[in-house]
Amino acid sequence: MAHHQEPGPASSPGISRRTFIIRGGALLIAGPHLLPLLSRLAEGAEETGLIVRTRRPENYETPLSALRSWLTPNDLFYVRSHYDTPQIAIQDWTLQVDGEVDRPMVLRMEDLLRFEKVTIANTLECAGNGRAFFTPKTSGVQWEYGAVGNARWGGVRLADVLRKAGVRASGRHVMLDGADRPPLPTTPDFIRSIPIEKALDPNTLLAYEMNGQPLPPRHGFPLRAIVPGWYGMASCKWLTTIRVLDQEDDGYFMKTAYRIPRGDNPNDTVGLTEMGVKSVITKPLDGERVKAGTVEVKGAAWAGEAEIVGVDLSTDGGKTWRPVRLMGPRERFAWRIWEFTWEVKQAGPYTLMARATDSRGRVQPGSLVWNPGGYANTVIHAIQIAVEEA
Ligand SMILES: Nc1nc2c(c(=O)[nH]1)N[C@H]1C(S)=C(S)[C@@H](COP(=O)(O)O)O[C@H]1N2
Ligand SMILES: [Mo]
Repeated sequence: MAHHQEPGPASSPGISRRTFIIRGGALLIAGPHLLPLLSRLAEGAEETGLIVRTRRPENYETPLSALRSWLTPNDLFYVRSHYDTPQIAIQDWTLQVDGEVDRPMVLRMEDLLRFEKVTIANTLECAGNGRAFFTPKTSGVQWEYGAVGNARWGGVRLADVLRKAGVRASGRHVMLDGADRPPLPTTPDFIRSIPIEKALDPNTLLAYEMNGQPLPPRHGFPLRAIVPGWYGMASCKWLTTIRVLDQEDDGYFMKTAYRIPRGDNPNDTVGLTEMGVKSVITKPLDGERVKAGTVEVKGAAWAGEAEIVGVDLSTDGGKTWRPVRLMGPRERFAWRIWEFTWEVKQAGPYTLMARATDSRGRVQPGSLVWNPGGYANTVIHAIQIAVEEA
């Protein structure tokens, strides 16, 4: 049903235009002599415990030990950026809404804050998470396990903004473009589009908050898309333009990147959308030594738009499996944290494996199917640990 309500007064106690100026824009208002400060801030990644994959652009991975809590703290949340983080001063920022709409608009943050505020917990995973485990190696950031995290995102419904602009019947896809720019004129701009159905889904957000804070610059300040249940590349950061199209965007990041072969023909590819079913063991860690007796095993499991219905754990390298306890909050697009109390008497080496199943009957595969982009690795996570005499 159409949402005809006019935007009311700002309904976001946690955030105001002033907050934006102070937290986000102050550096740039002060001018270019603060650039050394900015680059020092950008170097803070390892101090918070992130694993630096590349520094320019900023590609930082979350260590598995930081994925034990249901919400991933902002400063430990993985960062995946194709180009340098744009430094945006909120007073200069605008969001253009145009294309196949009756009323093209240019919105400022104060205009956006007048739409109804909604929050949604959503697990974001990079489509390249787990790329490091493909043989032969594929090009791209060599992520291991931690290009994933779960946050509570606050913002407005993309649908509400699109309805205000009035989507025409010809509008079939929605292009999202951010302020980041490629370093060379020959390098493609990062632009993605999503189908109109997903754009009008009330869960798809234009988010200005991450875990109750203004979006950090690396995560898309001042505004990003959150396309729940889909791989991270759909959730465009630093949004400046939303354009309704009559067809899918035909740029490099839609037509070449983020695609996997449908079958045996490498040229017949399908674009990646929803995340697969997946789980990781976050405790103990690979290579860890633990004492015989009671060992707490922990992990996280997610399944895109579907629900995790169970995770099974093997402590004998995949011969036998036992169900774990699914814990904590249960929200549609957020991962589940899980625990297993393992009683182990015998010292020695052990292989632990976790295998998630979702509400559609999808189960994690036991072996990795290679694809040229190194995408969508959902293979069962296995770790080796040593149990020592108590
Ligand atoms: N404008 C823009 N948006 C972007 C990207 C980008 O490079 N530019 N990277 C995408 C990819 S590939 C992922 S996985 C997510 C990562 O979001 P995060 O850095 O907040 O974790 O942002 C997406 N949005
Ligand atoms: Mo990604």
